[in-house]
Amino acid sequence: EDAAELPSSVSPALTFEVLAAQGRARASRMTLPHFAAETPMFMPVGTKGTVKGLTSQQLVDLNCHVILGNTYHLEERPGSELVSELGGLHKFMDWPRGMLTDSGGFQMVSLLHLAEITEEGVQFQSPVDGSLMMLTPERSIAIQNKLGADIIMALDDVVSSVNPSRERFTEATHRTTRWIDRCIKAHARPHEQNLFAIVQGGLDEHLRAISIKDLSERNLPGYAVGGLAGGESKDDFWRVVAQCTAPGTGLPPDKPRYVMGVGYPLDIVISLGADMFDSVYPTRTARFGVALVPSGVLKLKNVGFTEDFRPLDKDCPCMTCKKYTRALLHNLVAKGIPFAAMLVSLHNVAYTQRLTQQIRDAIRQQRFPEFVQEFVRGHFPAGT
Ligand code: PRF
Ligand code: ZN
Repeated sequence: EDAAELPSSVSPALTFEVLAAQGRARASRMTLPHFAAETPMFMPVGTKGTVKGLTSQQLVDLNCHVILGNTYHLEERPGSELVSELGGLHKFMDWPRGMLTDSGGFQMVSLLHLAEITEEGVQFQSPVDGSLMMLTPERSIAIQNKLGADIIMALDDVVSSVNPSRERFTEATHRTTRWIDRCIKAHARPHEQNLFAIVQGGLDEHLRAISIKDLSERNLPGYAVGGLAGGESKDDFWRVVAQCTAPGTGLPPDKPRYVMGVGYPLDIVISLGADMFDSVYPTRTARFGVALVPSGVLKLKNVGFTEDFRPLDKDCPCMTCKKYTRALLHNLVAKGIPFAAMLVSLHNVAYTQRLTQQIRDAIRQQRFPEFVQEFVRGHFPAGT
């Protein structure tokens, strides 16, 4: 087919090349306008214009390829107009690599008590000053076009896990499809920014199948799996991811797949066939004094660390592990000193980035099953 004759949504501002596969797991290169990223990858979250506790240079040094920004929070303050005048979100955040902005859809769940959802869009009330913001598919895309991220997300209808009726999930699934067409129409920069659609449907196999089919027909440059990481069981989580990555009936195999809001190391390891992950987990849990290590987590508030002069992880090359002991970190965490949050955030992002690097290496060297076995053995030692 002649590319010039295809609608604008199929002229992607990315190339996606699967470099190696083993079973469903795959290692790929995704070339974005600002960076050639390798997958599977984890994207730290910088909701309000910064990844909390870390500098851009540290994120580059930790080998982060893409970071996240958020439409709702950035529009609320300082506003996409200002960010655009200052040269876009990359410049505003001093981030030279890949950037992805979420549409604001998820904030209807995280800020639900302040949001009203209709066919037109989502109406938010600012928790800061009570002012109203109407986020329609058109408005979300216009804001994201101004922010200028490499990947922008469609506005989806996300169901809160507080009140899940089957009717509500059905409505949200079909509304998400209606909204994708409004997003595609509104997208003004398809040659510079990649619009990803988001599969919804809750934990219902039938609704997920409808969503996968309807969205796949739109032939977008990439696809996300939404509606997970909301407290569902591991079994349900794994089942939905497996459905979305299934050969033949899942999302298109030649497009990147992004599982939204997922950052637990175990979830990343078991999400075979998914390429992208994001979560506040590594940085948020760091602020509570929790460090990610091969055996699980270290809760640094625990007095057991008072005289523990080992690093967080003897095999981790990060600055925190090279320079600081668990005893020092315990002391800072126990006293609530903000520097502790920075040091543990640095380590946790380093841990997550090393994990995804190890996954990529294992797939490319065709030893991914062995890697998974070793990872699981580390997390769940025999007899526990
Ligand atoms: N939709 C959007 N952002 C998200 C999610 C979603 O479903 C999730 C998963 N619940 C995290 N972030 N737009
Ligand atoms: Zn470390």
